[in-house]
Amino acid sequence: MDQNQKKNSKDEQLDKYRVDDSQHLMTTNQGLKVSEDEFSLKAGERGPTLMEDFHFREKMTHFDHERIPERIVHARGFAAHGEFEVYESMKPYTKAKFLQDPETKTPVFVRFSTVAGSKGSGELARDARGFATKFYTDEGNYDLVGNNIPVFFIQDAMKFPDLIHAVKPEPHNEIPQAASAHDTFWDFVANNQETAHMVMWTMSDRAIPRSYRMMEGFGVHTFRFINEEGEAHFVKFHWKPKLGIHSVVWDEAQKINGKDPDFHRADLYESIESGNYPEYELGVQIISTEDEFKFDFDILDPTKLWPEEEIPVKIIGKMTLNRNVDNVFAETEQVAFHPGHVVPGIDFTNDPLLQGRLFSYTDTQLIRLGGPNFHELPINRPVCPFANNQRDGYGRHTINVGQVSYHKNSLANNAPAPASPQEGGFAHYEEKVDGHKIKKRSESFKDHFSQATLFWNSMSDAEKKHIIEAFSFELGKLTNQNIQKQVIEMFTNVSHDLVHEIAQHIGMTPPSRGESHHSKSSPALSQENTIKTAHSRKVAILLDKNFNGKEVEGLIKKWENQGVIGEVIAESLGIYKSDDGVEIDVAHTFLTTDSVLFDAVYIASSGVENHSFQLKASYFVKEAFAHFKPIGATELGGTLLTDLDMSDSDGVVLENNIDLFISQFTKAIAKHRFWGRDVN
Ligand code: HDE
Repeated sequence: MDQNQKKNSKDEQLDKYRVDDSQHLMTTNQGLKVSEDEFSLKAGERGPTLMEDFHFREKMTHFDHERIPERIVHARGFAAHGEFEVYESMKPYTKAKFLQDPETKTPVFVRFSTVAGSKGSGELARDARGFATKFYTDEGNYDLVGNNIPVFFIQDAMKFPDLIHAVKPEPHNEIPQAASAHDTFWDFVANNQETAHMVMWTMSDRAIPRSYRMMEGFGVHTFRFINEEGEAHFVKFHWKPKLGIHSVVWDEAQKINGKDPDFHRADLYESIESGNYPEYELGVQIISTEDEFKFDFDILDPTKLWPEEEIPVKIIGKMTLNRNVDNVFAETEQVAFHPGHVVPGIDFTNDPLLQGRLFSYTDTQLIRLGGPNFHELPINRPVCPFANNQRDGYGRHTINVGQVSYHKNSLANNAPAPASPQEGGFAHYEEKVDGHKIKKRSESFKDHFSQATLFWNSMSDAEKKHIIEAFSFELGKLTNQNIQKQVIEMFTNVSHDLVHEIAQHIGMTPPSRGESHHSKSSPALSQENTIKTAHSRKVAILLDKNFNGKEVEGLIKKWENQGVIGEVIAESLGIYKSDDGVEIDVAHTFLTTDSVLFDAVYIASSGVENHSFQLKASYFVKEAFAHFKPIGATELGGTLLTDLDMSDSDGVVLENNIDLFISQFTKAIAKHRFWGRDVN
């Protein structure tokens, strides 16, 4: 943590649980000092180990039990601590205390994750990302357990186990890991057509984010805000990253999974360690109760978004992630999120997906965290006091004192007594409900394609190309032609142009032209329209013995001031000295890093006298070029770009004047990618 940063209430609470083992002599778990930790107790130096060795037994037993079940979904994740502040009071809409006063700083813990892969899987899988936030408020924990995609695959929680069985590795051979490109997933899609909208998102750039710091978050469901007067509004939650929304390309994603499967966690961890704190603004879309039926979609349907142009996103606060965890197991692995963890002022709707989640999350913690006392684990404890008559169970930490553990009672003056709403007690919103008990999809949930088309219509040409390529990759991996055919037929309902191209890629006859369902578009859905900044981007500086020391040193300094990270890559580690006497520290060799791990490349040496450097640098640059990244050089490095015939290409900056070069190249880095480049 930054030395100047004040500790918040959660940090202070966690402090009590932090132990620095290096400050102590070694003991057993009973506190007995241990004199020997390398050799077990034996009957003679070459004799058998004895049962009597309680220290050996304790050490081994603990080790044998070190793993807990991984999350059935979202197993692969990474988290950080931070703070949330509201910009202006949300009093007209909600009585939630943490949304009243801009002076209030609420501690938060955020866990990002992929969905389908196992705990050790690559982080660049094509997948939705989890974006779960725990607000430690003075009224209890509030969890906003969202994703980076605003809609979901299915409309009813009943189908969740089916969806997940279909996307997980196939049971007969456990292949493929962390991938949806296989028969069972697409069989599920074709037979459950409410998936159409979300599948458009998971086939888009959104499913391969550049960084957890560069993706949006969405609460997905429609929730309710309740104000002091008991008045309700429908609300959808959004997180908007201050660095904008950016993605990698698919070829790059697959290679990153091999070169650095921890790419996203390392990016988050390093950003926080270096003080580049990730920030996200909280936005809300609000619909009044009277307007519930005013839209061409059902606002309770989780496969529908609320177009931002129709229902604007009001930005109401900011979250800053400013501290890494001390211990991944204790914090990230043991954190237990639950959409049912709410505070007064935030309530549910009848979205059948949300209703089902309200059951599932506690249930899953019982098996994952081994009993009903997971709320007592340090990371899960509220910062406000909690008291009730629940007792006992595995791993109980609290020593409840006193004779009474029931309500109502007279022996303890009926304590602990429920709080009235005026005293801060949570009272469920009294929605009037009237209906037959029925197992059925609502008629108003039956349009599966309009918004899938809305999404498609909103994409730029480059984004459309990526979606076509993603479908072609995924369907191209299927072994069953019938499933391919069904999927092609299904997505004819979204866009004829889309399926026409996919069909050609996978060698099928394109279907005849269908009707377009929707002509609307929503510019807010395209990543082209996002914030663009070079801040915290990583530039690879390719360097050989012959380089202009002043230029390289100056560039690194100037970038540093602008928050751009330049890392030097050369043939060997150590210090490289230029003719003008500048010493440059090499961070990586061509062996230890790779082009796919950087946002841009600056070539500092021509390598004319060094064929080996020239070969490696050329390969590095060609990859960056194929991934549409900015590439730059001045006089020396420019030779390589000319040799590679790239000097006139989109996003390639060749400029001998160093000041002009810096300004042009930094602008190019901010632009992220250059789709105009012809790489085929
Ligand atoms: Fe989850 N989900 N989910 N989910 N979900 C879990 O809870 C579930 C859904 C989300 O970092 C599990 O503690 C059901 C939508 C995130 O720890 C489990 C349904 C959204 C995380 C579960 C859904 C999410 C989870 C597994 C359909 C976006 C990771 C481990 C009704 C709004 C939280 C756990 C973390 C985790 C159930 C659908 C987000 C099994 C039944 C929609 C971010 O309880």
